[in-house]
Amino acid sequence: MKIANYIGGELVAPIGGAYLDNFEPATGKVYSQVPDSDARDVQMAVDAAEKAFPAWSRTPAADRSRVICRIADLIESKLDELARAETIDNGKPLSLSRSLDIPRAAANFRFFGTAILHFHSESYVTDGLAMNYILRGPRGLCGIISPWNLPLYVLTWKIAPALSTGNVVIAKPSELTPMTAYLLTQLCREAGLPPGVLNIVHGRGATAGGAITAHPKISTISFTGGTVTGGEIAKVCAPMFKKVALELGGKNPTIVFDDADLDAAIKGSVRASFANQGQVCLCGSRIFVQEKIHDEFVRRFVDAAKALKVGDPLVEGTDQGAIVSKTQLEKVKFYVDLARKEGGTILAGGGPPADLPPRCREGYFHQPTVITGLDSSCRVNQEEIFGPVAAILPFKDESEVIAQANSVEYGLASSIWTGSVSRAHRVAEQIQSGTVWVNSWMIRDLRVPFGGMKKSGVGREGGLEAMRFYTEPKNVCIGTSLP
Ligand code: TXE
Repeated sequence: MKIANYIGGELVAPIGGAYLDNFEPATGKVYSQVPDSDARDVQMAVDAAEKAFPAWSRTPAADRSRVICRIADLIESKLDELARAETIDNGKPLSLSRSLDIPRAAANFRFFGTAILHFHSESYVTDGLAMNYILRGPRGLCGIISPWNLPLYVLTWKIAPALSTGNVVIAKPSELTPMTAYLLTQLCREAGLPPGVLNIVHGRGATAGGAITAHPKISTISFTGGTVTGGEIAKVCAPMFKKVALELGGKNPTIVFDDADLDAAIKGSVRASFANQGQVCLCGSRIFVQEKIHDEFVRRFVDAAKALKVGDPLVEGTDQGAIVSKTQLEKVKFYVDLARKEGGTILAGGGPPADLPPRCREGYFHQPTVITGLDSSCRVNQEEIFGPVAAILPFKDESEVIAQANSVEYGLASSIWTGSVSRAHRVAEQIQSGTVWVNSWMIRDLRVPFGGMKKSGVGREGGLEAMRFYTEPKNVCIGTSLP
């Protein structure tokens, strides 16, 4: 099966005629072809977007809203088909695609499709001299580059606010997981999205992605992906003064105090470590447990990790599917070996599962892996692994654990498990991360600002932050002192 680019409302082949193999991670086999687009395809998308911009940006908000909400309805009506496609493409359990990825894609369109109806701007009176009001118009052509871990989820999280605020989009999904973006194009047509408003160009990062970030007419770039790639994109965009949002990696701490509800903390931290095979930028991969409960926590956490069923992601009851690619699997294995070399003890997992069904024997699987005996400063506890690997570390008191939690280059998310409200507030205030969950993990209200500190990125999206990111504020100042 050949995937096509979506440009000017049409499904088109890449101009150069080149394709990349698309692998099913659960089998390790090629099952489709992805356009290996280049700067010519991006130029074609830019031309289509430019043509579409004047009419779309002037379309009344209520009409834009109607089309965008229709896309949400259509995604919901195709839940099973899209969930299956996401699972085949990415390797995640079907239950997760069905309960999280696809419903969230619909929610993204509905949330931002209705947000535009309520979006308003400020006005200020200047001491009898003037009256100011702020216009917020669309910025024009937006480039959106998204990753493979939550393919349709993250892509639509960016596309929906961009379109609802009147922008036109040139998007590039990850070349590892292009399928649901491709299926989305059919729904956009059915919903009546005018040609050229959304364009999807598939291909590799350096070529198709690079052509988007470097294109002088694309003034806004929203990117989610690795920190190194984010740095490369920032370098290209900075001298062109593009507006950029970068949501990058994480090395997130989970902190369990001895006054926590242990059942809830174990359940929550197992989910935080291994959901989506640990391939969520918000996953908690460093688990700090207070001394008094450390041994019991480790024992129960290890039992819970061992009980997770690793297997065919298409089969009901599978908790852990495949890692997205061979390269990513190699990265996970590298860090597990490194943990051994650094003196860590592997208490669960540590390699591929033994009992995979025949269909999955060549797939990219790794057991949920639990490591102890490593301190906070070693590479395994400093660098992003992005796989089903969690390290557990003991701590004595609040100040020690805050210092350790903050001792990494990243600052995306954290979770604190405690029975004390005042401790929760105190620690949350001192943790360096864009999101702090207390007695919870990955509750994602679409209204809250989302993004990271330090090497986890620049800027915030979500709710009003996204509406503001995709618009340009203009101050209109009217003198009122003339007679
Ligand atoms: O991501 P890339 P990769 C982390 C995770 C992972 C590592 C590498 O640690 O192991 O990054 O993964 C496009 N110009 N995260 O290499 O390269 C690319 O085509 C423009 C965290 O797969 O960042 C894809 O669409 N675009 C993360 C997207 O960037 C470029 C999610 C992400 O790919 C480009 C994924 C370039 N020069 C990985 N190079 C998170 N924050 O959730 C690549 N791309």
